[in-house]
Amino acid sequence: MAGISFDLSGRVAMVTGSAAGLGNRYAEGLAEAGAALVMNDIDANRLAKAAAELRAKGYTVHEAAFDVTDEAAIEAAFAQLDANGIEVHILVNNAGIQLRKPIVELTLADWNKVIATNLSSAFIVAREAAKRMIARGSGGKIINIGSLTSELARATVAPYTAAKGGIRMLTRAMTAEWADKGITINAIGPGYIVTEMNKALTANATFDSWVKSRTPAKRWGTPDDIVGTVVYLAGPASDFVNGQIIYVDGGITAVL
Ligand code: NAP
Ligand code: GCO
Repeated sequence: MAGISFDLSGRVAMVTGSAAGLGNRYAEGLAEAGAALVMNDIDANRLAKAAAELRAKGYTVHEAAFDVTDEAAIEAAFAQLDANGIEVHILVNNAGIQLRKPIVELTLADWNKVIATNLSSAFIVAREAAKRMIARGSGGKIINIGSLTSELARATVAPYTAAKGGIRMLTRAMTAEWADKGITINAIGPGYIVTEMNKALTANATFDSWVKSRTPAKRWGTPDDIVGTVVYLAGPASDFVNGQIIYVDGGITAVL
């Protein structure tokens, strides 16, 4: 039987929000598997530093600094990649923010910022990537980052939860339109992971204890727990997986 390949040599992977956190680990994992990178973040200086760190490890890294909520900036970034002859074969829609506030205290601006960053961005960036994948006729891989909140809700994170639930269904909608073009579109739902986004939670003894008791694995996850699923969904081993969300969450969405 031919060996199952996880090799991404010759592929180019764009990861949004990859100057830090989970996105940075995803970028390194994809590079470790052989992909060249297009790293994105909103902060150009932070992105340059993160890109330099991965180049120092011998990886090929292009930088594309843009705000994933800015359609014109996204279109300009892809036009620049076109001009530079850089094709995006793998897209990880990772960039996202959290905002913790009871619904009755939320402003529409609060709501719109989270929805724009965590959901609308995935539509815009994937639209630009998919246009090119379809025109090339050689398929592609799109990985949308959801959350355990694509499945379960908790108080004070309503816009985030709505956005991540949208990610789950947008993944299916993209599949409905693009799977016959050789593009696989899947989502990943990480559980509670130790990153900058959650520093307020890990520092809260009560919440920390709750996560460790509520999660069947009895621990927080780390970026290393998620990166293997990203590499799997970015490569040929997942060519018949489409429209799915894979929860990498220590079992929290599986057990009461
Ligand atoms: P993080 O540590 O805050 O990193 C997010 C990255 O995205 C940062 O580098 C941030 O840049 C960047 N970013 C934010 N807004 C952006 C924008 N408008 N345009 C471009 N880049 C932007 O968060 P994380 O924990 O790694 O989360 C990454 C993704 O995983 C998010 O979609 C999150 O919802 C999801 N997720 C996280 C967890 C978890 O437990 N941590 C679990 C499930 C899902 P700046 O810092 O410079 O703003
Ligand atoms: C929160 C956390 C969660 C996690 C993650 C879980 O406030 O509950 O930020 O939203 O970050 O999304 O999958």
